Amino acid sequence: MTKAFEQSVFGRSELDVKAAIALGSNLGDSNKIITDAIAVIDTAPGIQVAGRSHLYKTAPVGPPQPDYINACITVSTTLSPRNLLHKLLDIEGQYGRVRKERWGARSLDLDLLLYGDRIIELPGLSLPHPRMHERAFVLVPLMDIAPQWSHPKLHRTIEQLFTHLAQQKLLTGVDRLVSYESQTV
Ligand code: PH2
Ligand code: MG
Ligand code: MG
Repeated sequence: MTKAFEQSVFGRSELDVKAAIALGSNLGDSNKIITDAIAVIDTAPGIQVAGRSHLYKTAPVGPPQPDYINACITVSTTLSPRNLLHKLLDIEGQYGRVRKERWGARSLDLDLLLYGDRIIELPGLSLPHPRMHERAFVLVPLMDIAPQWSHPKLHRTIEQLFTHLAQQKLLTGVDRLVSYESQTV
């Protein structure tokens, strides 16, 4: 069933939740991997991409490794947080991600940042993402598409968290790639 057909038959579910996802890559053709991964996420049943940020070239945080390409998307989903996470891990696997060292280089990293206003602490699933508010490579792209989304634990909008990082002079090493337009659909 095509997505358009699915939607024309069933309409938009009342249970749709908005979620935010961070994408990162620093192995292979990262630009293409990120762009393709967004399309793959959009074709997954129960997930529709609602907004996508610009792509950014970012300095690596953690052990020495190549620069990253980072982006963020917002999606509308009927999947539970757990099922959405599993789908994202599945897609990472399709791009040949092999988990070696923590924070090491990777072809595709998909991190679930926010799922509505849910707060979840389970093994392998912490929402909101525990480090999102201190990472320029997350907050800068997220500012493109979700500045007014309120962090359910910190009770600050993405814009406020971004400003806080800017005041601490921690918004460094994140450069927008000009060839790619962000858009909200
Ligand atoms: N992801 C990490 C560790 N370090 N640095 C940048 N610039 N971008 C990332 O996506 C990133 C990172 C762990 O997931
Ligand atoms: Mg990550
Ligand atoms: Mg990850």
